[in-house]
Amino acid sequence: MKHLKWALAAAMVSVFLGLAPAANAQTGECSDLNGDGTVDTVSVNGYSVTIYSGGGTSRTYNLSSWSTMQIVELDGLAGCELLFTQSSSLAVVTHRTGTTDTYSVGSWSTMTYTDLDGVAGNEVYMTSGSYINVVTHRTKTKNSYNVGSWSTLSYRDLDGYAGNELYLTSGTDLKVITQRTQSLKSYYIGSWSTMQPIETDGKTGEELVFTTGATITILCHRDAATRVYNVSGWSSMSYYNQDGLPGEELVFIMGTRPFVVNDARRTTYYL
Ligand SMILES: [Ca+2]
Ligand SMILES: [Ca+2]
Ligand SMILES: [Ca+2]
Ligand SMILES: [Ca+2]
Repeated sequence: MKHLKWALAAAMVSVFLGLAPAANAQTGECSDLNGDGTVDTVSVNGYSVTIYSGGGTSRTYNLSSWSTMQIVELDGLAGCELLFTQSSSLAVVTHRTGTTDTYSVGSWSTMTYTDLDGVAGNEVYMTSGSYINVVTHRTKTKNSYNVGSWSTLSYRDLDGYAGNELYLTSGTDLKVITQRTQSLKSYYIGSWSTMQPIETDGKTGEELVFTTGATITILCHRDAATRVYNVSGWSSMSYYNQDGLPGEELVFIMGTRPFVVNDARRTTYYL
């Protein structure tokens, strides 16, 4: 691990000296690249990357120009992969098999990875205008979702099945990408002022809670439903487990009295 970190540190120093590629170690855990359980060393030379393993063996991968390199578990099999961003593509070196795969993603603006399908290995998602492209290196596939104009994008487990869902705001709509089922679902929320993920219904998967003036809208993607509660006149909102049963309650100050939205029991009451 130490050798790997040193090699990456050296690569980062070269960035400060004016070379283009930048290498970043994502976690200290990803130090084995060929899956044999021992530490490998990565050395960057221009756009070429050489991986040194034990016993004097090495292998060099010659990539076309790239801008960032990260070490990430992408296929769920032993040994981490090298993930490279390029101007309109993503390249993955699977050192275990000695292969390089390239995924065309068009011109893109952000790149993130997390487990999106509940199967071992991270999926990579990239934003590209009104498209979100998801690369599943395990199956060597890419899915493109046309989400239209959007403003915020994040991920959480929203349905209780393993893997995170992507969710994004789009005007008065909230859209959810469930990569596990390769589906895009849109929910009408209306105009809202704040949004936060809270587990309110006592079932696995987080709900999205929107303040919408005199009402609260709770989006439960697991149920593919929105629930609206009247909280006219509220002045502050907090949430905690008020009734001791699964799920957080939303607690508002209504005048001088605490008012509870108990989404798990689908009811509201004053304390
Ligand atoms: Ca792997
Ligand atoms: Ca996965
Ligand atoms: Ca999920
Ligand atoms: Ca829930």
